[in-house]
Amino acid sequence: YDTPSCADGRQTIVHLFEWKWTDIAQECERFLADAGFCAVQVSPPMEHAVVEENGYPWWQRYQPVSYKLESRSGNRQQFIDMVQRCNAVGVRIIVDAVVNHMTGLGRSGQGSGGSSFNADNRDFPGVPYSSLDFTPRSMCPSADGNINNYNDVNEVRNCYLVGLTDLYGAKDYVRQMISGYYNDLVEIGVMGFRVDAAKHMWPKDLEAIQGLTHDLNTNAGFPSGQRPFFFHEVIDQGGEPITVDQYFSVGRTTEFRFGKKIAWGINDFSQLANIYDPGWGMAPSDKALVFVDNHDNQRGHGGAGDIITFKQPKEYKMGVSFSLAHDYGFMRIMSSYYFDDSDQGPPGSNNGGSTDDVPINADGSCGGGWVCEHRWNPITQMVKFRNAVAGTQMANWYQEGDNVAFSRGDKGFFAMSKYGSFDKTLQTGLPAGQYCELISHCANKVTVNGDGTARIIINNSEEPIFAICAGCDG
Ligand code: AAO
Repeated sequence: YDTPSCADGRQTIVHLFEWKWTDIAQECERFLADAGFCAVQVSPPMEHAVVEENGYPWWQRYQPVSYKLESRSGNRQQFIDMVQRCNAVGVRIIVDAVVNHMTGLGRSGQGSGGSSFNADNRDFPGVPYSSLDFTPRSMCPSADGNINNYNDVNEVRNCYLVGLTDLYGAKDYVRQMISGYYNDLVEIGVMGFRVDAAKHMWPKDLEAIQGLTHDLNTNAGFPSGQRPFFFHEVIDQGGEPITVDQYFSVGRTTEFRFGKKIAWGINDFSQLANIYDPGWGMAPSDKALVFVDNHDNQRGHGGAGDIITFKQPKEYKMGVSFSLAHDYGFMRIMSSYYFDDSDQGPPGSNNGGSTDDVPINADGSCGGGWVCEHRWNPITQMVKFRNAVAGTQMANWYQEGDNVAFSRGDKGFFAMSKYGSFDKTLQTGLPAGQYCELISHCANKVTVNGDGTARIIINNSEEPIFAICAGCDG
């Protein structure tokens, strides 16, 4: 479950948070394929609650009403069209799967696809689920039925996460409904799943659900016998009894400590060494899904604190570039929209709860309130670097004050200088020759000498990043 079936050995996924299916299809064709992205993580595609009283927030999409593919991002036909068009250009789709729970208590009415529901009665006819399909109250040890104490494993996995009606994953029927949802998506041609709130599910239930899930669809271009890619959202920053290793048998886990360490390291470059800290319980590289920030912690939800986001563009470019140059984990890039308030939905949502298109400016940046970090020059260029150096290890580590550099085997060399002025001859590990510097799109040409050394010059205060790789032409 932990090997993504990327086309052509591609190495990076991008979360196009709250984008519509029609825009994602276009982005695959006009940008992501050429830029070398493996896949897009899409917002939850199932029918969700419509929370008008909070101005149609982004988080309404984490309250499932049914598994019909009818969401704010588009309908079933649009979803299928997106998957087919992205697959056709070698870009895969990863679904954000919200299967731990249904909507919050107190909610009722109609979902985004028109299905009726009543959470207090545990009635979701669009699936259908009834009161028999939710975790029995007697199994939850907390006084109010919610999760208050993260030190009690039974409470975290059997009680309600912020009042969200908790599905009983031990039940065969529930497992069948969830795997039925997965199989529908696999048949359509998706490559994998981010399992939302996996920390709140028992690993043995996840194992059973995944066991019922089909191999990837060969008609969508996947090799036969290939299992879907699964990564589990488990917030483990040490200090709680639920740890990432409990999920290694069912796939990869989100590694929240990585983003924290990147933020610390960008603040103080001496902390950029040993980003992977096994002593802190971090997942080994082949089990880790890594990211600098995510849709929660960029706005103060789940596990926030000590992270950098698009709101500090220069630091963010450095943090993401360093992460892409590094050899640890499988990497996800965040692609956001601008917001002032942490509930705020995507551009257009204040206008009746729909979503605006993503307009592309003449210079390739996005307009209309969309940030599109994945189109920021150093980030796009470093995605190419990561593809080019895949499979190599870090070597020739150099760090002195506010400057850092390292090589990736004999395939690539990366350097970064906090204040954008650096001039030093370093060992690059590369074969002798002329190389194109990637961030400058080959405006800077670099000569690697016969002994592998090269004079590394950085002279750019906004994008103080340097990268060369074998076979990279800018
Ligand atoms: C909304 C409303 C609620 C309402 C509810 C039901 O906001 O007021 O009660 O509806 O009607 C998202 C939003 C929620 C929203 C929900 C449903 O974030 O605000 O609730 O949709 O619409 C925990 C979980 C983790 C979860 C995270 C938010 O473990 O799985 O909370 N993330 C996912 C999604 C997220 C989504 C859901 C789950 C639900 O990514 O977008 O919620 O589908 C500790 C624990 C963590 C815990 C956090 C936050 O973290 O360890 O497990 O995450 O607390 O409660 C330090 C520590 C760190 C600690 C952190 C606390 O950093 O090191 O361990 O502090 O911030």
